[in-house]
Amino acid sequence: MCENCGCANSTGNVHLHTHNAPHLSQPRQVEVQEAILAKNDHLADHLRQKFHQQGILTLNLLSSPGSGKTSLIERTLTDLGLDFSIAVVVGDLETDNDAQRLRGKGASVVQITTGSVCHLEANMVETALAQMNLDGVQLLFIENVGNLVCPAAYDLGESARVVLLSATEGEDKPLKYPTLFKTADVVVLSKMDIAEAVGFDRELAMENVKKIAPQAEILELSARSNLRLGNASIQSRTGLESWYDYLQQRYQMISSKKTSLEAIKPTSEMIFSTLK
Ligand SMILES: Nc1nc2c(ncn2[C@@H]2O[C@H](COP(=O)(O)OP(=O)(O)OP(=O)(O)O)[C@@H](O)[C@H]2O)c(=O)[nH]1
Ligand SMILES: [Zn+2]
Ligand SMILES: [Zn+2]
Ligand SMILES: [Zn+2]
Repeated sequence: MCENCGCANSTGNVHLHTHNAPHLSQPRQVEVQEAILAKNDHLADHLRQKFHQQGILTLNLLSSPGSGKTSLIERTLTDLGLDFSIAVVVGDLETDNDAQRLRGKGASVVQITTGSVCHLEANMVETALAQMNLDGVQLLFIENVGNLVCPAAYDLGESARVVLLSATEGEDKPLKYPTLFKTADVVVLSKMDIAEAVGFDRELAMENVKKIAPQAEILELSARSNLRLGNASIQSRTGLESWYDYLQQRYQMISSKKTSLEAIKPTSEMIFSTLK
């Protein structure tokens, strides 16, 4: 039982934190957690191989609750739905509201309701995919449960991790939740249409992202408008177009049979391999 985050069965997150379980000694608990993560990583590798063979670009979207994951996927379905065959797996603790929002936009959508588990695990994704026909699918979005802690530890077989930081959350989130940001391939600064109104300091946010996640590409956008921000710095790309360009470039890499599985492994995979 994860006391901090309330995930009932998951004793994972050894990379992030260890909790005192009353019935297990600390070393024993770490052992159990490591075994769970190793099992997860093994399955995730199989999923990544399968996605690679089928030429599917799989993105794991992570953020706090309400940062705009579903909205960004919705907007992407509207704008790219005719160019790409897209599927979505969406995770939430309760309700299938997100799946309902995404249905009817031409994508196959499967909702995972985790109950009390505050992150997705590879086996949940595998189960969800069994309900979906992946033939011809080019882009697969996995919307993780809104949480900046636990989901970081679980590889879902993605080829890239996209971490959203919305203008309403404050610029210091990368400093407070470094583990998740360290595993990001892309950091999306979202809800930039209201950045000024809420006093969000773009420059400071970018500085904090760069400090914690120098490997990540930074995109600034709004799911509500096509705004492009005057580039005060050359650290980021802005607007929905930059997101679509990223998806297109990355998809081309994946679908080109010349790209090896090694070459498309996400940052998180490399970080975790160094911890093993
Ligand atoms: N102004 C503005 N609001 C946005 C934007 N994107 C999302 N929102 C709003 O923010 C709220 C939360 O957005 P969601 O897309 O549901 O966020 P989420 O990350 O999927 O939330 P969870 O699934 O609960 O973690 C909704 O009211 C959206 O309309 C944006 O770009 N600009
Ligand atoms: Zn926890
Ligand atoms: Zn959502
Ligand atoms: Zn958890």
